[in-house]
Amino acid sequence: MPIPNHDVAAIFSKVADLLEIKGENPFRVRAYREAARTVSGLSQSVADLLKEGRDLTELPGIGKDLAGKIEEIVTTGRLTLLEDLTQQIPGELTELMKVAGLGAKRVARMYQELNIRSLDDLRQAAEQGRLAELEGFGDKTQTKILEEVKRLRRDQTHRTLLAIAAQYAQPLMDHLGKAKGVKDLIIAGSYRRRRETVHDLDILATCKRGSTVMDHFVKYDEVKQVVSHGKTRSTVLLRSGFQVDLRVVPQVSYGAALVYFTGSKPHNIAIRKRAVRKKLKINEYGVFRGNGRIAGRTEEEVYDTLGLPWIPPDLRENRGEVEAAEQGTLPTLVELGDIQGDLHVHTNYTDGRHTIEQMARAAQKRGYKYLAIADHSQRITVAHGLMPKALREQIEQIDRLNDRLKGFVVLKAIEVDILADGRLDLPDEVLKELDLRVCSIHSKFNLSRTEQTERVLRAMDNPYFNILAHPTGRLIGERDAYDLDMERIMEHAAANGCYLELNAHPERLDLDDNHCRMAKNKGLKVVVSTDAHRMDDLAYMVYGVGQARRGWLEADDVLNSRNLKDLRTLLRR
Ligand code: DGT
Ligand code: CA
Ligand code: CA
Ligand code: ZN
Repeated sequence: MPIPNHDVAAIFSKVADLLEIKGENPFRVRAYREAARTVSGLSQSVADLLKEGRDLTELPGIGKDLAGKIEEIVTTGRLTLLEDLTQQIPGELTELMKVAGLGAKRVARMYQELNIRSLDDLRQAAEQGRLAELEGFGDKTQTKILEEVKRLRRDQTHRTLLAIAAQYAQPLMDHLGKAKGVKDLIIAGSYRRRRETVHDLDILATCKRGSTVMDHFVKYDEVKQVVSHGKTRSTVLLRSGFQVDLRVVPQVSYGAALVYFTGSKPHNIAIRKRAVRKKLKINEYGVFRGNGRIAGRTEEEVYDTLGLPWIPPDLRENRGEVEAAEQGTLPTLVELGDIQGDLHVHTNYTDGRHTIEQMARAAQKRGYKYLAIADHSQRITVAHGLMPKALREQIEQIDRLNDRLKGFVVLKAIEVDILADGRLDLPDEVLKELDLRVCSIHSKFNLSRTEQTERVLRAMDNPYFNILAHPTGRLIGERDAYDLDMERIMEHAAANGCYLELNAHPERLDLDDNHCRMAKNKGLKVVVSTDAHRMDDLAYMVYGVGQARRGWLEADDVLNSRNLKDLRTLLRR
């Protein structure tokens, strides 16, 4: 395959960036940038031009030197100059130039003064407050850069967090609901299966004759571009670039279409095979025997003709749900209403926004029976971690508050750091005054698998260890999990009366669905907590429960579905 112009241009852009970061002659930098622009704007590939024996110096801005470089790239696929440059400074530095607000000068200084080489380094420096200390940066710039880095990482995956998709979906569904003649209206696809990220929304509707729903859809305020507009199917892009499909289906096919467009694809394939074995045909219009439709109106009807009970969308990933349905062993999945309390929230004692009492009242309003205040321990200075003295003060305040609260208990807890050697960040005599301890890793993310695993196992050997918070440390689309032997950790936790958290923050959802299932199989209960830093964040519970359901968890598998008395018993080690 001849090298595409786009790739040649990318090499020149990279050279320009690196030269600029090195502080080389601006004319030389500009020459490479222009060459990149020229090459990417050509209608014919430079490889073809060379093959035809054309003289590249006839192209605007391409002199003898650059023509030679193009030839080198086309014939070898590489450029010696670029390789020399990346010997001198890290090639990833050019990634940093994509961050809005960062030019070559700033990138060079960040590299020289803070040794920032990659987006991950940049993110860490910003999170730890080191960036703001650079001359000319400041807190505001630091916050902006951090947001930009997160956005970049997410864009690279072309997927949208479920919680963000929900922000697009809800007003859109309200809008569609107001169209004339709409009957059913539902979001299918990965959104309905509650995947942690979605690529697009797949909306299904049924409606009466003469309905305006399609026109209503393409005229929605937030629509930037109408990709296609038909009678039964349209696709639009919202202002943010997020894609939404709407399909209008006949009432008799609604259930079949809902099964089909909910997916997942592997689940659809599995049930289609099953249909074939029963000499049936299944598609988005219905289930057919010969030419006769025998089901299609509801999902229940469709599964029933396949000899199966209705399968919750959260399970439809072809991970054993069809077999379980057949054998009558589908789990009774945990529901939001099963949750009795939240065991990991922050207050204005550290980096949270609201007071203990505000958080407690908000939790009680959600129907909870208890709430554990788990502010950061001393080591986390950026979050104003609590020193033993401040913690004692907080404990007294909780005692006084509990005297006033009825039918609700605030539990005294802490989010204590697990130090690199596996010790906890507070002495035992302080830890023992608390009702429970949430333990987490906030530093030294890149230890080897063995070291990181040992670190957590040693921490669990401390008798005051209760819950491992956000166990893998991943941030969806932004930061990978640290390297841990999760099997060993779960086995150790189960053997020692410890628990693992499913952090419900939409950017974390950590444990993920597969890990939830692994925990269940090892008889280890999971704690679904929000890590709320504000009252509103308590609402993240719905995302945690969604992930737990995808991991096949039942109420019994979730520690905080227990009443306070049972919770206390289960926390005892
Ligand atoms: P996404 O959008 O990547 O987050 O994931 P989905 O699952 O929403 O995928 P999408 O939007 O491409 O398609 C929606 C559903 O339509 C999918 O879950 C299953 C069904 N579907 C799409 N293409 C096929 C296909 O080629 N075969 C079968 N059996 N089903 C399909
Ligand atoms: Ca989709
Ligand atoms: Ca789709
Ligand atoms: Zn926390």
